[in-house]
Amino acid sequence: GEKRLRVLVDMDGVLADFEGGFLRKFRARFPQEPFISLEERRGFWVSAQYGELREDLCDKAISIWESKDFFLELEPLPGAVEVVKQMSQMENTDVFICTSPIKRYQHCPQEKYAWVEKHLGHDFLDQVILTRDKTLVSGDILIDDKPDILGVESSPSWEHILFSACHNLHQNCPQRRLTSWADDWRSLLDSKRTP
Ligand code: BVP
Repeated sequence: GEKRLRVLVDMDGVLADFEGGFLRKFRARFPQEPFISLEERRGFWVSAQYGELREDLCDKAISIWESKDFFLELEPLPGAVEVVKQMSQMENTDVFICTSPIKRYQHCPQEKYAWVEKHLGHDFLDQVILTRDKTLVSGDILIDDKPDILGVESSPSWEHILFSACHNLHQNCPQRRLTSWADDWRSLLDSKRTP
């Protein structure tokens, strides 16, 4: 194909282990409180499920990712860094990281840039898109673990590929899936290239 393929890759739950980082820090900060194991996670919003467990746990959960160093210290998911590097070195392929920062902006946006610099290098900062509305970003595919990606644009240009995560495993979603970075992402990209 001669046309370039534009791939948008989500960060939390796709490149960075938000769920694992959250659970580890929640248990360390609130050792006496009940928690939800990753196997028991249901639904995209961690805060909502903790709120259902006990009302006050919603705010306690939120306080974890609003803390300094939460986003910076997230571990990369297995294979994520290697795949993004390989993908961005492919011919006719542009890779962008497309991520929604939380509205409590004291730490999160800065730490997202710092995470990309730390794991992918300074030059990769050119590829970062911070937006609260991914429907406005044009691309051929968006690899994201959130089942419902909505915004002001009702027909986004990208095909949403659902990246499997603990919270969406049991959900029956219409999207094609990438089950992990060990899955065949090359064939997925090739399926979107013009012959
Ligand atoms: O920055 C992350 C964390 C936050 O939403 C953003 C999701 O971004 P994308 O993965 O869609 O790019 N976040 C917030 C809450 C609760 C807020 Br109240 C949550 O439960 N889970 C979560 O990921």
